[in-house]
Order: sequence, then structure tokens, then C-alpha cells
Amino acid sequence: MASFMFQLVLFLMTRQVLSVGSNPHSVHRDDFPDGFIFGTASSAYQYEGAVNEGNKGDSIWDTFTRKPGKIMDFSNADTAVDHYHRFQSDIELMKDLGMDAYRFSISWPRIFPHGTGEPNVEGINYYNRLIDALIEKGIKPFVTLYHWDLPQILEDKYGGWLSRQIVKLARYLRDKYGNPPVIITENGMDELNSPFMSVKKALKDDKRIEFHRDYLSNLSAAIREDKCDVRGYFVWSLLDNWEWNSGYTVRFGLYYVDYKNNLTRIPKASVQWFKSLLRQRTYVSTT
Ligand SMILES: *[C@@H]1O[C@H](CO)[C@@H](O)[C@H](O)[C@H]1NC(C)=O
Ligand SMILES: CC(=O)N[C@H]1CO[C@H](CO)[C@@H](O)[C@@H]1O
Repeated sequence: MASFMFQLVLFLMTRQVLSVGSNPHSVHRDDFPDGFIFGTASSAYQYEGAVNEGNKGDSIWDTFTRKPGKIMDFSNADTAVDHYHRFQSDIELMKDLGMDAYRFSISWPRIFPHGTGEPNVEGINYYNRLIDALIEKGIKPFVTLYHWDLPQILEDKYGGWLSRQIVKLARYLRDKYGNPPVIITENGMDELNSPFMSVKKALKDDKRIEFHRDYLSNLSAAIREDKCDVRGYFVWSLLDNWEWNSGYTVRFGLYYVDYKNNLTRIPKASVQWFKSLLRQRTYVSTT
């Protein structure tokens, strides 16, 4: 297995929109240090679907979504955006954007359907295929170990004690390593998924562009001027997806997912914006 990185999740779901500066279109990959990583982020439950495939066990969210009235639009993530079956073409989209990395999470109940015991070969194979496909396209995999989808059986047995273990782990790492490099592992802005809004209008996500532009120009300044050790920035998210209690009522994607038309991915304006931000500049030698 090729090398990949494990990351603790640092959630940074900023909603604050910063004021627009004088040169709003200037932010570019070159404003960041060499090796700075741009990526998109996702989580297993919000993306994969296929909740009953591959010998997967139930997660606490599978149980929760089946309780009436818990999810705003009465939806569930049984299909989500079908990333489980479509990850190959989704990786093509990341490549096309010029992204360096992809952060995804491992569905715990896909690996341990019964919470503990022997790992499930089908689950492991799925993540191996995903990781191999990313590496083949030159996109670095960042793996989140836990993104809320605890196996139901662990919740039943231990009342979720493992999530307290995760907090303990995070504290331990902070105390042990002090001031570590920071990766912004998700930052994004949602818009209401209004049934009355045309697709054409939904694709014009200028507010999202403004949001990322302001954030990135500030981040670049923090790195250059304040010497903050920030190493990467992950956009939440590549695709519109299933947003926990909000179900499908909000859209966070750079790509619009057409839920009425076979989950087709359609680029929003922000895709073009990120493409030009991420484009490598080619310098012409004059000698
Ligand atoms: C829906 O999209 C998937 C992935 O592109 C494709 O394999 C499938 O054939 C499509 N289904 C229909 C009914 O168009
Ligand atoms: C601290 C900092 O750099 N703030 C800047 C954030 O971005 C906006 C818009 O580009 C600027 O106006 C702020 O000065």
C-alpha cells in the first residue's frame, strides 16, 4: 500500500464572510508556499451511499435517519451522492480542478460491521481501490479515521465511549507535540437548496467564490506575514451532499448534484474560479 497520511479532523466551518479587498482576483497558488496543499474534503456517510452494500454494518446515523422527524427533509443517506460507485469519475473532477489532495473518511462500520473483531475484507478493498485510484491520478489521499459514523453496535454496547477516546487522543497529541503544523481540513459555505431556484441560478455561486477568495487571501497573509505554519486547505466540498440533520436542504459543493437527474455532477462558477487559482503558471525562459 502506498503511503498516505492520517489526519485529525480540524473542523473549521466558517460562515463569516470577510470584507472584500482592493484586488479581489489576485489570489493564486503562487501566493502560498511551495508544497502547500489544496484539496477537497468529504465524509463517508455524506457521500458514499451504498449503506447496505459490501457487508457494511449499521452506523448510528443509519439508525438515526430512520427515526421519524429527525432529518429536516425526511431524507436519508442510503444513496447520498453515490460516491461508493462513482468515485472514479469524481476523482476525474478533482484532477480537472487541479486539486492536489482529497480528504475522505473511512466508514467505521464498513471496516468493522460488528464494531470489533475481524475487519471486513470488502470494506478494506473498497478503500484500497479508492486510494489506488487517487494515487494513480496524482492526488494525495488524506484519511480521516472517524467522521461521526460510529458503528451502532458500539453505541449500544458502550454508549459511544470511543468518541471520548478520540478527544483524549487529540489532547494527548496536542500536549505531546505542541504547536503542530495546521491543515485547514474543511472550509466551505452552504446555500439553501431551494426547490424554486433554477439550476442555472444555482450554478452561479458568486458568494462561494467570494468566501474562498477572502479566506485564502487572509490565509496567505497569515503564512507570509505572521509565519503561521499552515500547510494545506481543503474545500468542503467537491460535491453537494447529504448534510446530516439538514438532509439535502443545503448545497455545499463546487459541483452541483442534480438529485432529480441521476445525481449528475454539474460545475458551478466556483469550479472555474478554483481551476484558475490552481493552474500552474508556466514561465517562459528568456535566455
Ligand atoms: C446514472 O449515472 C451512472 C453514473 O454515471 C450511470 O452508470 C448510469 O447508467 C446512469 N443511469 C441512468 C438511468 O442514466
Ligand atoms: C488579516 C487580513 O489579512 N485581513 C484581510 C482579509 O481579507 C480582506 C479581503 O481581501 C482584507 O480586506 C483584510 O485586510
